[in-house]
Amino acid sequence: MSKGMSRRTFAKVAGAAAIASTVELPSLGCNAASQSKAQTPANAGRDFPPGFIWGTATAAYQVEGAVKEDGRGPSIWDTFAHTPGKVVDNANGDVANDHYHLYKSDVQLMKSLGVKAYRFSIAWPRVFPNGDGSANPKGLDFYNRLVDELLANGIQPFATFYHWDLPQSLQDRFGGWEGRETAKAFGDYAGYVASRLTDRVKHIFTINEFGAFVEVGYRWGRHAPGLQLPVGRLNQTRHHAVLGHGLAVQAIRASAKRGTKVGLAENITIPVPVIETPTHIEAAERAMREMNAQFLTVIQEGKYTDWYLKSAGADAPKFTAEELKIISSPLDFVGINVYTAQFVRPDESSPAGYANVPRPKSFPHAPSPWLYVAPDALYWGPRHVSKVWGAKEIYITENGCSSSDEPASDGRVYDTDRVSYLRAYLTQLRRATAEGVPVRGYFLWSLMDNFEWADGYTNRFGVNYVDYATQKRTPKLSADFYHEVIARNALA
Ligand code: PNW
Repeated sequence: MSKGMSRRTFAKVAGAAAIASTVELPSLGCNAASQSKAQTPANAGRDFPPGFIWGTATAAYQVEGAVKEDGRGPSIWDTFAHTPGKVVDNANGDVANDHYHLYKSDVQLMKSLGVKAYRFSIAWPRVFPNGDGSANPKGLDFYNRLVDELLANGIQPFATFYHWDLPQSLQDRFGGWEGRETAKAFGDYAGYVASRLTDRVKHIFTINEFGAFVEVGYRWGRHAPGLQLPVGRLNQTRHHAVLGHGLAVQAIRASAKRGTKVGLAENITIPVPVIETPTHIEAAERAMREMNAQFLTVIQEGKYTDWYLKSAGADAPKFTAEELKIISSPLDFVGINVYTAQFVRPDESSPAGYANVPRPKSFPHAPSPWLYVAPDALYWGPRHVSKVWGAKEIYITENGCSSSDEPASDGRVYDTDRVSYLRAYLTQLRRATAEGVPVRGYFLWSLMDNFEWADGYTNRFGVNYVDYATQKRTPKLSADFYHEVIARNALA
């Protein structure tokens, strides 16, 4: 069955109201700027800014496989996943989606989805098998091939330089990010890759989710390297992670071709005001700085908040003024991964001026137990980044959800929960762009189901279903939904 045929079938199942382009929607009449002439009536009040970049994202260890090929060194995720009991079903990324070999057909998958950009990550241990020392040109060649294939198909490459697959050798020699040496090695690796890819790659994210790989890997021990550090050492590890980011920004600026833009991709904790009054909003903005003090706040402001340092006391990280300058090297854009939210309210009795609102047991979440469904996060996240720090260019570097996807008897996956999730979140993102929050693009997590870290292959986030036995990719209903959003540049 051709792709077009299956779309029509889907349109029938999904119901005309959701997909038909002839439906007249009432104009809200409150935003003249959004009522451009080119708009069809169905898009009134539902459109995104012209040139908005619709993309999709993956990460190296989650999709590539080929862990021993072309001189790749081992990463902490190889070690962790091969330690019995660490990953559900003792799964690992040895093969994953075999994207290393199937990248050409995966680029076609992106093309049929209609995305304009692809955010992928570079496996550090492919490029420097030991983390530092001699480079392995064969490892980088894979990314040369991938980038060329993307560009030949009209898809802009956005590269992440660190998505958690730290070379094992750096873990063994320096304790991973606990050692300052790892931050230094990251800067050197970033400069090397930038010098070789930025003739074609114009957008670089240094690090993906400080707030996840440090917290889950070094505090809770549920991700590689599986440590539970005491708080003083944990704070120093956090500091080295942001220092590594700053050193990478400097190295990329020094070696990249002109016109290269640099930023990061952070899963900020997003404080959402319960009620949208000025006092609640101010409390949420204060919370934004404090909740992200160890990562995005110090990167944006060049200092740790007083409240963080005071509450850490003797466990505060050791740092120099020079390091703070490196950490806060100016960025071209801020990328945020948005999945969930933390509701807050004003609280004058607390020194930070806000209080977290406890979450009721009944709060709905995706199969991933941490993924509480809170669409408001996709409005407040970028709005806070713009309002609190004045960011001029923002990307949503990840947004998506897991779902208990199962092929129906016709072989298709009817993930209406994901469609509903995406539409609700995108409605909030549209609210932000309509108000002038400078969000330039959105990357849906994920292009296809993949290795979901400690959940192994049991938790699916893709808009394309992957049969791991055959490596067959099948578009889910959500792929049709996203295709329509991209085609209209509007909610669908
Ligand atoms: C992000 N949490 O991870 C990552 O960037 C992706 O690699 C991952 O597949 C995706 O989101 C979906 O999980 C997170 O526990 C993992 O809060 C865990 C958490 C948040 C983000």
